[in-house]
Amino acid sequence: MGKENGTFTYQEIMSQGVTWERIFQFIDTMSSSLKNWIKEEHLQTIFTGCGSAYYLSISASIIWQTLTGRISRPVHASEIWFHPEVYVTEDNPMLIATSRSGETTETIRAMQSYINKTGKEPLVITCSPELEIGSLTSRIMDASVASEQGVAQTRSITSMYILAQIAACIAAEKPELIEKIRQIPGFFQPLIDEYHPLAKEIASRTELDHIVFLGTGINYGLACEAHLKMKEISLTHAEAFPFMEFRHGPKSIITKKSLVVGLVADQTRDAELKVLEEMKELGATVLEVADGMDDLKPDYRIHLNTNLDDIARGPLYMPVLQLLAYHRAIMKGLDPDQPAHVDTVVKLDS
Ligand code: F1P
Repeated sequence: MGKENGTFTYQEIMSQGVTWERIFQFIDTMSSSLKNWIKEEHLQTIFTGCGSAYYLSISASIIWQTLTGRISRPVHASEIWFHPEVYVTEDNPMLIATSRSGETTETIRAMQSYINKTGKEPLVITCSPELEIGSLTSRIMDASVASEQGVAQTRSITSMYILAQIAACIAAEKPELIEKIRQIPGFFQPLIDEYHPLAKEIASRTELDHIVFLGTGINYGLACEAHLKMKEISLTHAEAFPFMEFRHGPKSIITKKSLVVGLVADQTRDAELKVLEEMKELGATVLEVADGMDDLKPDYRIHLNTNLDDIARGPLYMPVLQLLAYHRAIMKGLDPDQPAHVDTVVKLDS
C-alpha cells in the first residue's frame, strides 16, 4: 500500500516540541567556539540563505542587532554570490549562513565568495553538517536532529531559528535570555492541543482563496515563512507584508475571500490591531495570533499565552500555521509531503 498524503510533514510538524528540546543539548559544546568567533574584529554581521533560510535571516538579523547592538542585515544568498563587491565589504563582515540541506547552490556560492574575499570562516546553521556546507567551515551549529523527509521545512526551520536565537544570546552575553528561550518546547504541546481543531476548522473554509500574513520586525520574517508554507504545501495564493506596508497599495486586493493572519508583536501591537480592524471592515476574515489578550474582535484568535517577549517566542507562532497549511492541502486532495514543482534542494549546474 502507498504512503498516505502528508505522513512525513504531519509527523515533522507534530514532533517539534521534542525536537526543540533536543536542540538545546548542543548549546554547551557550541558555546565556547562561538564566543571565540564572535570576538574577531568585525563591524557588521550578514545572515544569508534561500527560501525558508532567508526568511529566518530576516528575523535573526533583527534579533542579533537588538541584542548585540551591532549592525546586522539579511541578504539573499544569490545576491552575495552575484555581487560580493556590494556585500562582502572592507569592514570585515561576519557571515552566518543557514541551510537545511547543506547543498543549496546559491548558499554554497555565497559562502565561497565570502571565504575567497575575506579568508574567514563563516558560521553555519544546518541539518546536514556532513555535506558540502560542512566542508567549507569548521564553525557549525548542528541541527541534524531536526532533519526531515517532507520537502517543505517545518521542524527544521523552527529548530534552526532557535539556534540563531541562541547564537545571538551568546554573542550578546545574555545567558538569562537563553533560559527564557529554553521554555519554548514546554509551550508546544498545550498550544497544539488547544488550537489544532481551529487550524482544521479554518482549513475547511476553502472559499478563502487568498491568504495574507502580516508581521512587523522579527515577526515579518515569521510571516514570510508562514506564507511560504501555505504556498508550497497547500498551493494557495499567499503573500506576506509588514503590517504598516499593507495599507500602501496591497490592501486593494482584499475581498470577502481573503484571510488575513496577523502575527501580532507586543512592541507594535496597537498599530497592528488597527490594521487588522481595517481589514475586517474591508470584508476579510481575520485570524489574530498574539501573546496577550486585547479588545480586537477577530474572526479567529490564537492566544499564545507565553509571557515571553517578542525576541524569545518567535518559533511558537509557526506550528498552528503549519497545521493550517497542512490541513488545507489535505482538504484540497494534495500531498503536503511533495509540493508541486519544488525539490528538497535546489542544485544548479553552474
Ligand atoms: C532552501 C529551500 C527551502 C524550500 C525548498 C527549496 O533549502 O529554498 O526553503 O522550502 O525546499 O530549498 P536549504 O538551503 O535550507 O536546504
